[in-house]
Amino acid sequence: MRNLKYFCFIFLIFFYYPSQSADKNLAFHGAYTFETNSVQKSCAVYVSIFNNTKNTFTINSLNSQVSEKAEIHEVILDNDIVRMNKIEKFIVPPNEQIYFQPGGSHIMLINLKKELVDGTSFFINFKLDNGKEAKVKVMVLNKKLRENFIE
Ligand SMILES: [Cu+2]
Repeated sequence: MRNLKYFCFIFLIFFYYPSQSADKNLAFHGAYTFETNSVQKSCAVYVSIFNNTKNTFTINSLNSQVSEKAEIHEVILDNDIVRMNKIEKFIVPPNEQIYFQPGGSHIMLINLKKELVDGTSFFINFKLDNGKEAKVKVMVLNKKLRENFIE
């Protein structure tokens, strides 16, 4: 059943996209995070952002229902140490596709208000510089899906 859920998730990402790309808009696809435990205070959320317009969008701020703070982070290598940097204003250039993935840029939810449970969902609001807001649904996935090893 869990494999089926994962398959559906992949299916949505790859097969839902073409029909959406025709739209002239800024689209957020396949947002997900992994379930947390009771002592975990933060987590990373991944999403794909497609700018199907000729305009530049800037994400000024974001917030979530499940955490006190939400930030966009990039991962940088600083003297062989991996660090996370907060991006204050995240720019989405025209006709650009941006993929937040494990190991790279992500949304950080800080001071989680509750445990995130496999199979549930919540919303993140992205506030844009044009005054608009994107309400994006985030799926919580089983932590076993974090790494799929090939033996
Ligand atoms: Cu981070």
